[in-house]
Amino acid sequence: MNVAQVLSTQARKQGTRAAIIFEGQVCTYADFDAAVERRASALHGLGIGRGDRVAYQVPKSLEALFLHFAIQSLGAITLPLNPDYRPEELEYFLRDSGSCLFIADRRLFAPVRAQVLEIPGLQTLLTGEGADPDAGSWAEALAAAVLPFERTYAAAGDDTAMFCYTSGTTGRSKGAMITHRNLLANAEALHQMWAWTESDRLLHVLPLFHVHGLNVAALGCLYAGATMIMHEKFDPKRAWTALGAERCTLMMGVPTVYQRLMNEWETLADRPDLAAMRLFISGSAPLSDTQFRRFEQLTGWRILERYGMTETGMIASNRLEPGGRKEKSVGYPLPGVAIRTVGSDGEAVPAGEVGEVWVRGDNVFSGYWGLEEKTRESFVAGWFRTGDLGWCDPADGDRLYLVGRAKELIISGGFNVYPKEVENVLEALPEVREVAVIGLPDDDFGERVVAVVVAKEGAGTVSDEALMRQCRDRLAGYKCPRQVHFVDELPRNAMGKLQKNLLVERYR
Ligand code: MLC
Ligand code: AMP
Repeated sequence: MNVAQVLSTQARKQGTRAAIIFEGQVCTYADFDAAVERRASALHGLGIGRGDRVAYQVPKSLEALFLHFAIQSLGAITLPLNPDYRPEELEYFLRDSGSCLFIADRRLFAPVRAQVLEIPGLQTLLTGEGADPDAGSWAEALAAAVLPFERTYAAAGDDTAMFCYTSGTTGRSKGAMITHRNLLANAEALHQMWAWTESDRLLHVLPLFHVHGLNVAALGCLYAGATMIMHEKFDPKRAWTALGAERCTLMMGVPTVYQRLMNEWETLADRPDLAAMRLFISGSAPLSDTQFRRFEQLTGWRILERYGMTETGMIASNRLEPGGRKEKSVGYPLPGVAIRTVGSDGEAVPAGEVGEVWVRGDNVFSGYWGLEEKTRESFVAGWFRTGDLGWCDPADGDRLYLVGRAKELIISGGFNVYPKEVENVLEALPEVREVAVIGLPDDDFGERVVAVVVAKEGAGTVSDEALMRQCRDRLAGYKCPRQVHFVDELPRNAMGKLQKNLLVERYR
């Protein structure tokens, strides 16, 4: 089955029930399906078909979801892009993916125009009003749609449905190929685990260009025939109001979202009526035991934590009944997902000991686009190596606890930052000899990005402002260091290996 068939099937069943209420604008299942049909016809008219990569960079909007499902309904591959990407980042994704069509928000396009228009074989269409001498108009393409249009659903099963770029240890992002089977298997597993029904109403405050907001929250909702109350931007005060006033039953967030909700709760004059609420779900980064307990003390609700990854979709979840939700544990493998914890010798560690988490199942992606060797290294006998470290409690049905990461990764507010990518940008400055980028504990973001810099002798002084500017020009905002420390030398062991742990100790 093609994942976009979920929408057409639900449209037949749900008809005029609301699929999405985006900032107060109601989009019924029938409207959603009709919008996707129109876009599918327009894309077909532009020559888009099975296996073509279509990238889009638009703010969080109904259009983002319409495009996503329209692209998939033709058997093409969707590539949603963060509106905050800087020109160099964007150019890399468009070139690496070999995208043939790029649909861009007109306001976001101006700073990336020169780079994008130079990419061979890429057609660019801009949303919104106005004309650009070198890029086409998405509105004009839409006006040329011929309706009714029979969607081909020309890809299914192990065909790639979407690319999701995840950063890599070398600093270059890798395009994870996520298949129709992956998306559908995960939606079904979450449907069972969280007992979704069409009566559910989900408050959606997350970005639509990542697995969490797109595949877990939005697809999960459509799969159940439920309704999304969607905010363009997360604002804790508005979120509490909506949870009560919209009679929401479900909420999904990263720990930073919950941290901000708790801070807001303490200042609220009128507490929302949460009588309809069923589940607060957290993921994408570790929820601390303090956060878990504080949320329950304040609101009476116990957060359900789950664990996932771009390459694998969702892996594990705590249980639905409040007694089955435990702090610091990400729960049990989802239906159809197998987990092993493995030592450095490649053998399963004894139960209760820490090992690397390996995952197998229909949820696991097919590989990294154009990187056969990297893909081979990431799998062992069909098991995907997550790079996360954890242990399973044999006395509690193999409940999984994550304790750290074997991979060098900073998770800031649920966004992944690979230190190497930031180091590469800073080391390109002539005044910089070397840099170590580390993650330090942060009350709001969980971890914050910090750069420790050794300046080059005789190259003049370098200010932290110059370093920050270099980052802001070339990296999305969440990757930019919040602090810079200057040192004479970086700590290394006898083998010359950089000891970032000592830097973390010194600056935490
Ligand atoms: C925004 N900023 C961040 C940041 N988010 N800085 C560090 N870390 C972050 N996560 C910066 C911006 O660049 C900007 O900087 C300033 O903060 C204000 O921007 P904003 O847009 O107003 O941010 P805000 O609304 O405060 O965003 C916070 C947030 C957001 C928590 C709502 O980060 C967010 O939506 N995070 C969720 C990410 C997510 O969905 N991850 C899922 C990945 S999938 P300046 O300098 O310009 O002022 C995955 C798999 C799984 O991990 O298991 O789910
Ligand atoms: P991403 O590549 O953005 O999909 O991020 C995936 C990574 O986020 C995982 O490999 C984990 O390190 C981390 N992660 C996701 N959910 C959790 C969680 N509940 N607790 C701890 N880490 C998590």
